[in-house]
Amino acid sequence: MKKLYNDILSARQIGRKLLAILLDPDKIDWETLDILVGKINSSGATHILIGGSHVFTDRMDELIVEIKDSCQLPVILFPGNPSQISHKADGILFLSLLSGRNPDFLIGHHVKAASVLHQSELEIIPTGYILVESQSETAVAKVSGTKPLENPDEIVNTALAGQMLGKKLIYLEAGSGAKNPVPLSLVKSVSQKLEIPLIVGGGIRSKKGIENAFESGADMVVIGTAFENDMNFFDRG
Ligand code: 1GP
Repeated sequence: MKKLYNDILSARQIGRKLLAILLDPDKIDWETLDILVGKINSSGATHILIGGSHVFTDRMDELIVEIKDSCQLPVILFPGNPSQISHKADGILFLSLLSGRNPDFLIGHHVKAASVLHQSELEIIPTGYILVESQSETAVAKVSGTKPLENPDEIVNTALAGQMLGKKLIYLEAGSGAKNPVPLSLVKSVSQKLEIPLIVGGGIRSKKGIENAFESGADMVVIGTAFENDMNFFDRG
């Protein structure tokens, strides 16, 4: 029942790095979805995340079914709020925005989603979500009304507190399309302290950026905007 998480944990234990492509359902071009899925299949990605701070489409189920028709990768929801739950996915990052002090994003949305999730077959992965300063106005900061964290000690301690609270993953987030990714020194200091897997995303625009995050201790790197802007992103050497 915990296959998704166990696979992520095993990958960490053997040093196998994971790459997730984040798809924003509102930005899908349905005409070229088959090409997009082909690009995902040849990208080296290990996971697909679906969601975002705002999602307006009511075609989430359809999108996931279409993707799964021609792609074997696990599909994990990355929801900004409970309206983004789709039972067609394999799992959900049950995100708690630990960097902020907005009760809705710490526990409120979770209470609203609990009954639906309890009856679903989605694998629920409790995830401590930490928004890090990136010199950008990010959707997550705006929607949650919270400020990103800047102080490295506070960020490390927030990740540690998340682990102590029982989160299974920590996600260090610079924000989608961020000007600057999460600083590598921070990835390093957080990963060194954690016993659980670390996801890093936001503002990573090159293969070198992905490599750097892995080398600094990220277990999974998330790429959204770079692939959204250029379907051939992963084809480049
Ligand atoms: C956003 O971390 C993800 O939540 C991915 O960010 O869109 O900047 O790749 P980008």
